[in-house]
Amino acid sequence: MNSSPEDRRSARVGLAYDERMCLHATPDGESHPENPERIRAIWRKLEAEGIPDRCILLKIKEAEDAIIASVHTRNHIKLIRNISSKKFDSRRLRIASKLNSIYFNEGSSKAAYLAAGTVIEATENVANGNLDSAIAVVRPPGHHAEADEAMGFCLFNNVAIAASYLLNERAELGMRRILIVDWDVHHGNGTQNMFYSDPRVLYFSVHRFDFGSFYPAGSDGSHCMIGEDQGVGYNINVPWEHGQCGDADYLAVWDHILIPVAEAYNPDIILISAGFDAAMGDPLGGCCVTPYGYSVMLKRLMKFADGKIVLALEGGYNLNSLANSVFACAKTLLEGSPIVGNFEGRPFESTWRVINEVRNELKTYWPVFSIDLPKEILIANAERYPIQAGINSSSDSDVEKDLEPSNAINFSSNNVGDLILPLSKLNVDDGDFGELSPLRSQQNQPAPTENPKEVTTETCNDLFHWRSSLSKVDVWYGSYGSNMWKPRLLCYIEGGKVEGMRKPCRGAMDKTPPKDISWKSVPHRLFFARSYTDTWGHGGVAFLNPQSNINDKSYMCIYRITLEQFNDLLIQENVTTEHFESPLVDSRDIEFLVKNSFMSVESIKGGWYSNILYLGEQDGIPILTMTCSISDVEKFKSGELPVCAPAKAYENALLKGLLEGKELSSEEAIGYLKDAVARNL
Ligand code: Q9C
Ligand code: ZN
Repeated sequence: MNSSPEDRRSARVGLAYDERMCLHATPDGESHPENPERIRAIWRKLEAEGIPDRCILLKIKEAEDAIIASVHTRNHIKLIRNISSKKFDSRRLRIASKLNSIYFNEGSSKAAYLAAGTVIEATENVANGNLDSAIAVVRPPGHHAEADEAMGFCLFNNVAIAASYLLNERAELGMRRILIVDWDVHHGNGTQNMFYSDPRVLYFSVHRFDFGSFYPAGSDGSHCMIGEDQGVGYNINVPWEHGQCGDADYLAVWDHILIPVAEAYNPDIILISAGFDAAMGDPLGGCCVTPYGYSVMLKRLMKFADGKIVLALEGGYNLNSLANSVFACAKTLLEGSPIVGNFEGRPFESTWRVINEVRNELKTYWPVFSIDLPKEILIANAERYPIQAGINSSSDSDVEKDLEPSNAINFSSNNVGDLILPLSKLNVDDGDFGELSPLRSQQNQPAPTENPKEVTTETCNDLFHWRSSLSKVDVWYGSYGSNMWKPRLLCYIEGGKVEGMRKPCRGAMDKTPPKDISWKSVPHRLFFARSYTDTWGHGGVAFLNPQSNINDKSYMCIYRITLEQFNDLLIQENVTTEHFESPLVDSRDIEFLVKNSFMSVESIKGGWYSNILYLGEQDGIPILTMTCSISDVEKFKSGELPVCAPAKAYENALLKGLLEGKELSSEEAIGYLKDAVARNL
């Protein structure tokens, strides 16, 4: 039997593109991954394949301020409106330099308003039924843009604006539940924050996280970020532990997280933050999703919301991968089935771990996650490329992209790559590293050579030179907080997390456990302050008053580790994921501390534990701890900063430390902590 004409009718797919979005470009023509050629390449490919003829082309218009204002602040809108005006000619560069990964030129305003307007237009026409689905080929992208700040190549948060428009201005269209699927390789921090307490928007993102070191670094992209208040359960992050993830990994996440949740949520419309920087060959993403992979991911979403789907371009920086992927998506929407293709390989072992963690975290909100994954899945997949999670000091994975999956065991991070360079190639002087030597002067770059390859190698060696020197210097790291519990301290060395911690640590580059452990007491006051940490949630965190007083006594577990490990610990304690090319504390700093007994130095500006305190020595090795600055103590005393009792999980870690160290009886330990909480500073 023949199918009716109605059945064969191809889908009404909207397509939106406007050359004027190419006006946004770097001011002096410097090359940049987020450049006008991206959308030109997409459009050329779609035209070459005859796609525009099969679609409904949308009229492009600029977004109205009133609509943008539902997710952005007046100040931010004003800045983006004015940034391209003559009046700002002299200030544009300076303003951009204060923002995170942003440039502006005379065309930025126009392009930003057009990008937002285009996504609104596409979304409105899908919501009201004029179109079945739509693709908005826009730039600048949007998902990193925060309410009050441009960031990560994003000026206005196009997708968030469109979602908010449907909810707040077009309620009559009945789009009461909006699913945002963010498959850009980066976490969409802006979109997450805008709807964090709003159950009308389910934000789902799968992204590289690399334990918090991948852009936009920090803990926003952690699977622990599940929404708050009314919106709890309606924010779902799937954080990859490393690059190289491909079709098999993404589709496993679709099968075991996204599709079951979409079934339960039953969205009225799906907006896709469709970055294609997880595509194979992308210079920033380091992942390997194929056009076929994108096509299947999209097709699986088309059974929801009556097929109402809008794709809005976010990232994607390899022009060929980008154009081919968008083409695959357009074809899928038009034809209702995936493009021809197949994929090999299985998900990484880490992928199953991540899927399990996400399901666990959310199972109280999504009952379908309470069903355990079949055990066989977990066992059968333990073989594929065993990737070691390593810390990665650079956000963009430009080194990894050259590597084949078969090399995966060696790739895990730029840093590890540097570590396995033969020592003889490292620029290390052969001095006695036990001696305190002035290391800062060694940061000078060597003269570049003619051979570009060699320049890179030299630069790498130089960047990490301090590590090889400081790995030969031992210090005692003195801990008085949760690190007194050895398994928790080991998280900072080996990576991972222990009971009570909300997110894993990256670990140090050198994962050798402490060479020795001992206890001592010090004449400094222990107190608890600061109301929230990513690791422990709400509740105080321990500090030692850097000023000593013989009437004070605090217990301290000291670990003998290398100065390199101490630096890696310090950076983790301060939740800084900055590029970290030189040590925060080197032998010269210690020399200074030793000379001025009981003095402290501030190693990083702004960190809570930025203050390094020298507490004498043991076995000829200096004892160092980290705490807040003296000026912070003053603020705690005056009440300008709140003191606050420790969170239960955090207090438990401290207790376990004190008990396992056999320093105090259980009653004594409880009394000791109680006293630290209760006494005035
Ligand atoms: N080391 C989008 O894909 N990278 N934005 C900064 C600093 C910024 C990506 C690297 C990447 C932004 C929309
Ligand atoms: Zn991206």
